[in-house]
Amino acid sequence: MKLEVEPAVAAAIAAKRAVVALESTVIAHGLPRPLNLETAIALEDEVRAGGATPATIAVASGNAVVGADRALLSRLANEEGVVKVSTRDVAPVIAGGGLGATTVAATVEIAAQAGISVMATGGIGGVHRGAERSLDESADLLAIARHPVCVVCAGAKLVLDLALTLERLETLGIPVIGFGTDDFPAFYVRASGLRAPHRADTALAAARIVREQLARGAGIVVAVPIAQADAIDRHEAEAEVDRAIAAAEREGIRGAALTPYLLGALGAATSGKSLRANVSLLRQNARIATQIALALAA
Ligand code: PSU
Ligand code: MN
Repeated sequence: MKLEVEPAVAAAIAAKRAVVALESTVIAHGLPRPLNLETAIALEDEVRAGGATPATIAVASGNAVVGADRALLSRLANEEGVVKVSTRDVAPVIAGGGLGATTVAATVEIAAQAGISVMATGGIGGVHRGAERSLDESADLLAIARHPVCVVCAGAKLVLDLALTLERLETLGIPVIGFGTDDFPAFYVRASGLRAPHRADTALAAARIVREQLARGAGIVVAVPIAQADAIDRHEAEAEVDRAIAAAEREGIRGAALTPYLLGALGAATSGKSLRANVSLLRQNARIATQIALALAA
């Protein structure tokens, strides 16, 4: 895999300064235009404001790109047919020379190759409801187990089976650290009602655990609850999720298309409230990821 590393990112990595990787599926497939490009830029600005170097990761023109420039961010946000690149898609899309937005799975793989230890996202993928029949489990989980990268997220999406997701994280040996909470956060919702297995109350405390885990050659999840002011009530969200899943089943939406479909349906159902929540948690995760990256680099 050929890495095309942006000069500012390469300089920061070489100098062992803090770098935060950002995924690009959320830009291409997770948020509507023009909010997607605005948010991609806002996330990079959050990282810079916190004192680290952002590196948005994608696949373009036969390379794994580490640090997309403004032109590439704009293409990811606006072009039709940008491929959603998970682990299985990295080699084919690089070989084909196409444009791809990386999921958490592909982002941690590329970040690890580049020597970046921390990434931020909205929510990780996980085990879907009904997985006992569909076997639909995001490649994010196995990728985090395999690559020594700290993934800062707001937990996993409520559209998933969060109890099964925590079971798989346990099996794969991935520590899940509740950031300032004992409860596993559920994306737009502050608390899933399921216990997070570990807890850290500061970026410094989280970084101590992260350092140990990365030294084992494997990844870790730091789960940050969405800010109270932007959170959606659990019962309200649950009802919408049930409706969205039923609609997906009726329309035969499966596989890689399912996550973007469910998030889109939730956005429509909550008349933008879930979009505001999504941007809020993405920004917060970028900030916490920056603090952890700074603590690791110190
Ligand atoms: N969170 C969002 N929007 C997204 C995703 C997460 O708010 O688009 C993406 C992430 O890139 C995550 C992916 O890695 O969904 C998981 O997709 P799948 O379940 O198909 O593995
Ligand atoms: Mn899937």
